[in-house]
Amino acid sequence: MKHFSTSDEIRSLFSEAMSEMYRAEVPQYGTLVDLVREVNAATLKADPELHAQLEAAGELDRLDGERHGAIRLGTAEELSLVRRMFNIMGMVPVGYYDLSVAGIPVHSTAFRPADNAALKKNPFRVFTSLLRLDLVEDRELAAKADYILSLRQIITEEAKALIELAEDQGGLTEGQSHKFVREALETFRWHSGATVCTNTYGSLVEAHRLIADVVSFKGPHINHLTPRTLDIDAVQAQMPAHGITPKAVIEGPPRRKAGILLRQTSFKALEEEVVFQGKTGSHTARFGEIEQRGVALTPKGRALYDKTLTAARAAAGKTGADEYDNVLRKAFEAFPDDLDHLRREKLAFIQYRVTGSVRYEAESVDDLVASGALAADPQVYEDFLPVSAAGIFQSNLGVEDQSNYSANANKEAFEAALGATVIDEMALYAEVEEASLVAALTALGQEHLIKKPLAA
Ligand code: OOG
Ligand code: NI
Repeated sequence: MKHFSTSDEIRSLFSEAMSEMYRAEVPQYGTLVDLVREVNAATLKADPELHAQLEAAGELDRLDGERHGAIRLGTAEELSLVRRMFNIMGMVPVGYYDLSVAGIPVHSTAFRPADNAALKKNPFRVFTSLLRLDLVEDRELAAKADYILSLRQIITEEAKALIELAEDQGGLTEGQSHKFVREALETFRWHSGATVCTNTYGSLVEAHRLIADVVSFKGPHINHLTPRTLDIDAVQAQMPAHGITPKAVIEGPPRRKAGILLRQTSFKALEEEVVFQGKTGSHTARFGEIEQRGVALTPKGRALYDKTLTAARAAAGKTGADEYDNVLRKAFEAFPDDLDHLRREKLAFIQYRVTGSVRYEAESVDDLVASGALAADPQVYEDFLPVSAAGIFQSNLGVEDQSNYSANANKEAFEAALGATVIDEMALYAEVEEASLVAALTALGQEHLIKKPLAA
C-alpha cells in the first residue's frame, strides 16, 4: 500500500506556500505578519493568564501560522473545481454568506477544516465568493462577462490531473502532494496582464468594481491573507509607524474583556499596474487585513450580537464615524462580558475539559465548573461575519456608493454551483460542546448529568 500525506500536511504546505507567495507579491503583508508576531508575543508575555488558557486549550501552537485568505470566482464550474481542490487539503465549505444585502453581487462560503483536531493543526481558511451575474442589471454586459469567463481555465492541467488522482486513489503520496501544492498555487497568483481591453474593463468597473476584478483576469488572485492577532487595537495603532494606513474603524464587536466572534481591520488595496491588451493602466484589488478571534456565539448569542450591532450602526449613522467606537461600546454594554456569564446564559459555545476529580454526585455542570473539577474553555469562532465582510469589501473596492443590489440570498443556487451542500457552522460548535461535556462527565463519574447537557 502506498503511503499518503494527510490532508492536514497538505493544507500546511499550501498555507505556507501561499503566505510566501503573498509576501513576495505584497511586501506590506510581510511587514504586517512580523508586526502581528511581535504584538502577539508581547501580549502573551503581559498576560500569563491568557498564555496559560491558550496553552491548556491547545491553541498556542496554531497561532503564529494562523491566517485566512479570500478569493472571488466567476462561474459555477470554477467553484466546484476549487471545492475539489480544497477538499484534498481538508478544507470543506462551511457556512453561507449573502453579500447582496450589502450591495455586493456575490455570495460566499468559507473553505476550512471542520473538525477540532484539524483546526488545531492548521486552521487555514479561504473566504470564497462567487460572482452573481444574475444580479447585474445590464444583461448585455452580464452576457459578455459570462462569455469572457467561459474562456478561462483557472486550474492548471497538472493540478486537475492530481485532483482526479487523489480522488481515485484516496490520497496523494508525499511527492505528489508537493507537486499538487505547487500547481494549486498557480490558481491564486497575481497576473498583471488583463484578459480584456481598457474599454471592456471600463464598462465592467462601471457596473461594479468587483465584477471587473473577477472578470478581467486569468484567475482568482488571492486578494488578501490575514494573520490572527491577540490584540487588534495594538496592531492597528502601530500600523502607521510601519508605513501602513489602516481603514478608519475596526469591524465587528468592540474591544471587550471576553472577546466575542471576530474583529477585523484592513489597509487599503494597492494600485497595481496592469496591461490591458497592450495598453498600460491600473487596478486596485489586493489588500492586507488582520483579525482577532473571540468565542463563538450560540444562535441565541448571535441574535443578540446582530441586534446590538444593528442598533449601534443605526445610532452611529447619526453621529458620524469619529464617534463610532463610543457608540459601539455603549451599545455592547448590554452584552455580558465574562465567559462564565456567557456560558451560563448559553450565549457562547464552550469546550469542557477535566481539571480535577469529584467524590460525590454533583448537582449540575455549573457546580462542577465552580468546584474546579471542570474547566470551560471558549470555543474559538472559526467563521466570518457578513456585515464585517461587507465592510472589508467596501473599504477596499471603494464602492460605498454602489449599493444597488437588494437582499437576495440564494443558498440553493450556491450549493448547486458548488456541487455540495454547505456545512452548518452552528452544528459544528454544538457538537464539540456536547461531545466534550459527555466525555468530561464520564471521566468524572458524573454520568447522571449527561441527560441534562448545557447546550440549548
Ligand atoms: C472577501 C472579504 C471578506 C473577511 O475577512 O470578512 C473577508 C473579499 O474581499 O473577497 O475576507
Ligand atoms: Ni478577510
